[in-house]
Amino acid sequence: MRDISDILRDLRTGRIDRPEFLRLAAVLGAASVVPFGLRPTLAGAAANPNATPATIAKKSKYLIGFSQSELNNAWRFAEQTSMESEAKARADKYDFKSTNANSDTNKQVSDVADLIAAKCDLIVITPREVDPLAAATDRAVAAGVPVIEIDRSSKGKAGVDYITVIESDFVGEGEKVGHWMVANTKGPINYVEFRGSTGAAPAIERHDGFHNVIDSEKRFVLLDSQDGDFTLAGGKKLMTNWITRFGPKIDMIFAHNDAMAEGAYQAIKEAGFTKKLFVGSIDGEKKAIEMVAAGNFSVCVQCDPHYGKRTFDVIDAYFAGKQIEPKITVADKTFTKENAGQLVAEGF
Ligand code: GYE
Repeated sequence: MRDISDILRDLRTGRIDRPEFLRLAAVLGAASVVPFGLRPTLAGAAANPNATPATIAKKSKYLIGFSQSELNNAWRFAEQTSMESEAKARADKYDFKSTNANSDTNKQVSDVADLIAAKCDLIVITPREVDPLAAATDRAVAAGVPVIEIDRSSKGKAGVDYITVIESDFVGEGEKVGHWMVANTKGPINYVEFRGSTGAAPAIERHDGFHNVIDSEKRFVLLDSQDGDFTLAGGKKLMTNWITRFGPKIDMIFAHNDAMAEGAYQAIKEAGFTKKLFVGSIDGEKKAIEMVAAGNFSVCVQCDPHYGKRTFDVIDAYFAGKQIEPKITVADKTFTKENAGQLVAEGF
């Protein structure tokens, strides 16, 4: 395998040019050992591919890379379908190449390196975890490839480390569930928290939002909080254990997404557990909205997975050289018994 000294020699002997050298260095994961004088200057709009207005060369067709973190629940399938169908609708202007990291953070970092090596003109990432994926965006910058983060964010500064991040207000989502529980329950409430994947922005921020509201209300007591990885199977497993451990002591469930709440509900049914619980979750799956309408779930806060149009609109703007906001927030609704019946069609 070639290493940094080989490609440095190729650059010095004129066998490859500077952009190709930077691309190869990024693929090798060697961006940090690139001699300083050869790195793109992050401060200069001309050199940093994430700075807008874009200085990128105009092409009749651009190759867009999409690094998906995993396809393990209905939300992520809805997002993937939305991206693929929008790419198809704009096929006159864009080719689309997508990877799936299968819930493996290290694989996602190397998937991004593969997309750089495939000479993508721009890469869209759904960073599985906040910290480790920062290395992937760094590699893309070093190779001169602009990045848009969608649905979740990695550590870094928008406009420098990536063009922009398009995501929901996760703190606000957690707060909305918390406010509903404070307003609609009485007396002591013991609850369990199904957390999303450890290290993921929505898991960190939904937790923070919910606890911002609930922790000052002393009548709420947390029995346990564990990682259910945003999956139905994860939620089911946790609830099965908690029914054994706590039984009817549990009054309320807070799940960071619908899939885990659905898994918890299956566990409740299978265990023959008949106590009625308060259930709050986030995403807005059709199934979850129906559960709210039927009175089985109490509140569901929407987190819209339809990223296709909004992402490709930003990509269009970027290649047109327009200034792009460093953070684009998706607006979401709240489904409760009062409106869920009429809003089932808003689910996915
Ligand atoms: O809530 C969940 C998915 O990152 C906003 O991740 C997304 C979350 C979404 O797996 O269902």
